[in-house]
Amino acid sequence: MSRFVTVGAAQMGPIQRSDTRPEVVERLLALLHSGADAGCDLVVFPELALTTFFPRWWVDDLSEADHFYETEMPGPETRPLFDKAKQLGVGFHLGYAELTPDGHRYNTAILVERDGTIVGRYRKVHLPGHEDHEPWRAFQHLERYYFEPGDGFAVHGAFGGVVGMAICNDRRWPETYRVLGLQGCELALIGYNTPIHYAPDPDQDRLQGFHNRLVLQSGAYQNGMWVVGVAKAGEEEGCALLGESAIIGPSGEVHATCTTEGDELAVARVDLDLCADYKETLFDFERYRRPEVYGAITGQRGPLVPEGIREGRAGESEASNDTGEEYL
Ligand code: ING
Repeated sequence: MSRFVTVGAAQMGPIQRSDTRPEVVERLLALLHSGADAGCDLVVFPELALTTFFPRWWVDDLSEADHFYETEMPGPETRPLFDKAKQLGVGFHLGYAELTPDGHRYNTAILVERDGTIVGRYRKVHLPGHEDHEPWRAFQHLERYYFEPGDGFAVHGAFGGVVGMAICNDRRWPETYRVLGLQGCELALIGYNTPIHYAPDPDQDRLQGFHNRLVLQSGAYQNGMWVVGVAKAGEEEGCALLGESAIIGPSGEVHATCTTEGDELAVARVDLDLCADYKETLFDFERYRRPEVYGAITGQRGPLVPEGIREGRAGESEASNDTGEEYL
């Protein structure tokens, strides 16, 4: 019997700096209700879904940004989300800035089951942008200043399947999906706040939607998993953020997508058993993957450029597999 989970990608429009937590939680509750009305088992909110994307600003002292972080989850202002989830029997995924009691700061996401309990927590591994104030930029991207990296990708038994989480920039790295896929992940939940303008290479601006789809769809297909990408979209404090939230199946096909840049729910009936159509055929890791061939190199941090290759000298390079034999 198929294992179906009805999933709502709960895209949010912009959150302005002046928007209060209660005002934002009201929007989240409205999306949760819409999800319940649409028969959702799970509603997926974006990255940093409680605040504006504050890493766009520099502050001299990190403590000036403390009000953007949650020191408890649920806390008094987020408790209504958990209570409503339990009342409606709808679970949710929520991204937020976490400040731990011992002073560590993470870009965090949680997975909450239909009974309102937290069954998983993830702290963002790939932190993009820069560490120091770079005034030349139209806006900053200081995640490496405001957050510490998390320590890995895990999966959780929830909603009748194997569920994993990642956050925003994580979705651009193939390792994210593969590490989840190797753990049997059937449903990957990925919130994002993606500025359209990418200061280090503005030519990428026009490609933001394409790159978003490219990585979500390839990650889903190459690991036989469902991928739910959910945006905080629209213009936040003058900064345009990509929308295009989508629910992608293990075939790589788009099953649902948002078409606005505001608060919008896109719903798909996720059949978790579709994953087997890929995990047990094309992408049967046990049968076809060959870590013994590439295992030694995948721990490498930077690129390995064999001697002489860049200078155009064929040169003897141990990485070459040129056996010197003539191919007929
Ligand atoms: N945002 C962006 C992302 O990876 C970014 C950073 C923007 C990278 C544009 C490349 C191009 O989608 C976060 N929050 O990671």
